[in-house]
Amino acid sequence: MPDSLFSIPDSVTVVAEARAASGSVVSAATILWSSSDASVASVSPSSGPSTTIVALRGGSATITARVGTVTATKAIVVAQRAVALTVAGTPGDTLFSIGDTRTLSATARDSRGTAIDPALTQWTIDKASVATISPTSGATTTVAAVGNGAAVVTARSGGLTAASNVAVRQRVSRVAVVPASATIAVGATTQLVASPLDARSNAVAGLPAATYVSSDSTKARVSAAGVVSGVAPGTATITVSLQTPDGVVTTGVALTIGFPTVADMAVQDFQFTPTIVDIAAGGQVRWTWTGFASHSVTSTGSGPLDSPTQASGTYTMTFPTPGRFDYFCKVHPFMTGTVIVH
Ligand SMILES: [Cu+2]
Repeated sequence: MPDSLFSIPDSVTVVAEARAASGSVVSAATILWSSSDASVASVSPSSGPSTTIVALRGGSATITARVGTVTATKAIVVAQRAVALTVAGTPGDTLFSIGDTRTLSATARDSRGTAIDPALTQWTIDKASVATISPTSGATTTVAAVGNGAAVVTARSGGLTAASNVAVRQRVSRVAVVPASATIAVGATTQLVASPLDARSNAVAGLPAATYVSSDSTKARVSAAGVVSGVAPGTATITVSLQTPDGVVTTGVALTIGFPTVADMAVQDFQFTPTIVDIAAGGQVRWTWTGFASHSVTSTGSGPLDSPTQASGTYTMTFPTPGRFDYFCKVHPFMTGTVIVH
């Protein structure tokens, strides 16, 4: 059995006796001492009836006492035992975004206050779904957040363990809205989709639905589900708000509401529906015959509208420049309509 030394610089004094073949002690013999690895355990003095073995670093060494060609050996193991193991970490124990990291460092000391080789520190974590650790041995490890929850990171060194808590709780840093801004026509709709994100742009689940408010509902309205409708030309901002455990997070969506670029008209028996239509300059109007009688779309005066007189089919006209364009039906002059190009 080797002698074990558990702290650095623990020491042990050993005595050698030289005996003759008869068994009697040879007191005059000179005993020489040596260590097979003086960096692990040294001997001092190197000659004499006794010597003191001093532990210098972890490892094993063989101590040899020699008189002439006669030797005796003693095995020594230096294995530090920790009496103190501390773990410190930065930043705090809560990580607010997936991918955030926390660095933990461990310090282990033996009973003489000598630090234990940090390479001997082993790290483990109890919940890989919350965080990962890398590396798993050494003086420090980096904890990286993977999912919301709580986990315990344990350091082991010299027979002791020390734990450090890690909590991952995503904090909403912003609400991303798609589209981030929009141009829509009067009468058109578009769906806003809000996504709460942490500071590293990872989605945050489990929050209540966002709320939507229009800055000017005479220009654009928005439903509780985030559907925007253009009401009148102009601009409006939709404020998207999300209640989070850390407060309300809002995002503004800038809207430009313009006149439509396409309008569909019905040529009925016996009216144009709608009677007045607004479109953007460059826009196109399409009339579709829906009744049984024959009708025409014909400009009043010198305007561009001049459809065939027909009972079915369609007629389209593009209006490149702003203005007011009145028209009527040649068969039924009381049928009138107006296109206003903005
Ligand atoms: Cu008509």
